[in-house]
Amino acid sequence: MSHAPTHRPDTLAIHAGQSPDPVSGAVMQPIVLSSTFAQSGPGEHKGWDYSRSGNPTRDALERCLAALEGAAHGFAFASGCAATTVILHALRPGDHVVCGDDVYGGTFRIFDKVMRPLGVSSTPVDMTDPARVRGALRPETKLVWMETPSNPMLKIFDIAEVAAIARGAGARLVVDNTFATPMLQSPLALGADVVVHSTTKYINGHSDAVGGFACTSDAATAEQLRFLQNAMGAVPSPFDCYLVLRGVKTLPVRMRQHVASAGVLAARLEAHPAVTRVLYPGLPSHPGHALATRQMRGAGGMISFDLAGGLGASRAFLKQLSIFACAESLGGVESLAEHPAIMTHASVPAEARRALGIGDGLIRLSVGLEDVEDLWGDLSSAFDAAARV
Ligand code: P1T
Repeated sequence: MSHAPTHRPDTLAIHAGQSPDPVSGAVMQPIVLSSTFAQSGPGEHKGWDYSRSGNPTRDALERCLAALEGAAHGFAFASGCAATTVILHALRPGDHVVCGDDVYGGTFRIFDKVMRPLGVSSTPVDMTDPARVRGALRPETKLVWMETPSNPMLKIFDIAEVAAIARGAGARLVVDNTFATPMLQSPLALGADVVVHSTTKYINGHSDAVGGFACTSDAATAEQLRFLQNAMGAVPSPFDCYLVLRGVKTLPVRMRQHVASAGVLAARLEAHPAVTRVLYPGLPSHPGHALATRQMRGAGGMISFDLAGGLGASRAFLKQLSIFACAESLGGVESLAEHPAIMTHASVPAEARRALGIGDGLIRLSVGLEDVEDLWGDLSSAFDAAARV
């Protein structure tokens, strides 16, 4: 059971990488907190010697998430940003990355403020036209990096086409699959080399742990990641691994409801007079709708929209919400709303934000699992408050 990749996602989410504890019969994965493991002689051990290098609870999480992504090798990290930083540290000074133009602000900051000073440059590209990726490639391009759907503009990029372009240039494609989750999108099957996640979001799903994950089926890439995971040391605690392992068991069920509720709210937002634009890949009006329909198994639980009335209206809207919390992050059972320009994407320069359309009226929703009519009632009262500004 524990390693059966032929099982379907709902089964894998609950069982992959885990089997009853041989000592006690415990059905749920024990939390092994020990930092070190006794060796019967120098170098003679049961597979674990030190918990930074490997830990039984973390191993179970890594196997489970790798199975969901259809990957041969998985690596858990202390945060999504830690996973990103470690992947990028496989690069060397002089190397170049072609990066999606719309990524999480913290990811942009790693490219701009951590990797660039180390001599790794990157070019942001709107990959909605894959030809732009080809145009940005240089002989020293080693990596292509994309989020799809992107954060926060929910752009959809063609994974298979960009993977083919990257491969043709000898570069690897990394896809941040945080917004879609393995339930809705399988980047490795579409040709990506590495998938990265902030498990803080949908995978854990309960907003009570920060974590990251990277996986690949390429043995050489896996060896590099294994080395860097241990050498750089940005690993999650066994307790956090347990929380994520527990959370991911309901990922398939949660995603079905996130998609259903977001679809209802997106359609109503589009019909609301105070909304000038709705960005949701499930709407036929979304420029990436056809591609999302082909590439994804559901449009996800994230919606961004433009509210008329500028910053004052946006502030009033976000202050009025009572079920949606005004908070960064996403993907939990609870609904969240945020203002990307002030909150999650403040580290993206103002000019770049403007070019992307991240303006004062842009609001991003993470649609949770509460009753959808209650959620619409909450949004409706916030629209009323915004209209009074
Ligand atoms: O927060 P952390 O676990 O380090 O993950 C970073 C990260 C990576 N990739 C994507 C697509 C993300 O959305 C994030 C984190 N994003 C938020 C906190 C946010 O509110 O958008």
